Amino acid sequence: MSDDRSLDAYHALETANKYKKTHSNAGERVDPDLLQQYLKQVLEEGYVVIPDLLSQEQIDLIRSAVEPLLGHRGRNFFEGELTQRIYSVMAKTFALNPMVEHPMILALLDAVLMPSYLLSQLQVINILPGEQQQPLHADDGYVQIPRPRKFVSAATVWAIDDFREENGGTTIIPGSHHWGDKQPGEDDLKRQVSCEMKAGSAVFFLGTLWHGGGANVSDQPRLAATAQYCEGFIRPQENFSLSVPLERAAQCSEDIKRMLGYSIFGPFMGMVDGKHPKRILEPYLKPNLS
Ligand SMILES: O=C(O)CCC(=O)C(=O)O
Repeated sequence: MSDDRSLDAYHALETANKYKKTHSNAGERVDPDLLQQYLKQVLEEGYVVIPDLLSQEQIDLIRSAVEPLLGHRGRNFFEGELTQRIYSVMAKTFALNPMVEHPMILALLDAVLMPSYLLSQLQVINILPGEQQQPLHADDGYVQIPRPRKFVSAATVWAIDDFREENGGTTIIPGSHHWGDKQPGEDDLKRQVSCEMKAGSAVFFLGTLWHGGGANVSDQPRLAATAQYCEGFIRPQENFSLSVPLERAAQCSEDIKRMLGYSIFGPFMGMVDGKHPKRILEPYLKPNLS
């Protein structure tokens, strides 16, 4: 046993006896030169378009699994009133798992985030004809620490249909991950790039990069999926969502419910299946008899 009692030594400690930390071995499964090339572009420009990550068979499987799940349209201009979204995807189908854990994506995440990063969001996004451009935003814009700062998340948008400028391919502003607290101005908007790519390709970008779904001026929907990942420290220390059963959480006061995670920060951080998490307590709430 080491006699190093420093905090650094504590942070590096394997504190769990049974379940040791696991690491992705993705780096061993990808072409190292290609990985370095992608990584260089990500760090310099904030994004990289990676072609041909999925086979046609995988694309077909994803499409046939998600299309039947597409339903209502977005409820506001950010979700997109002509955009269909599927949240909580893994509760409904595992079809997107090969994207979420694609070796090239994990290898990039291993390089840009700290170990034990988390899946922060997984959505299917189907932009219908006539949809306007989504407001540009940075995915970790909810982090209330002034920019410029290091990103605390990274994201992918996967083309299930070919992405073209006309059908709403993801739009990004190269280099905007370095910006301070500014909003995109007219000159910045002129520098927007549409990520045109074939089905089965993905754009990988840092959480501080300004981007958004494009306007769909074509006559066909644009089917896509996004997987977003965040640093493992973006969460409470105790995982109350797993340890406190729903029926017990339902008995707690409003203040406690909010602090256990039955609350939303900003427009949607902490949502469950695209909705307020208190909805899942509803079956457990005792009727108020007074
Ligand atoms: O659909 C896209 O291309 C990007 C969507 C996006 O950035 C979002 O919904 O946060």
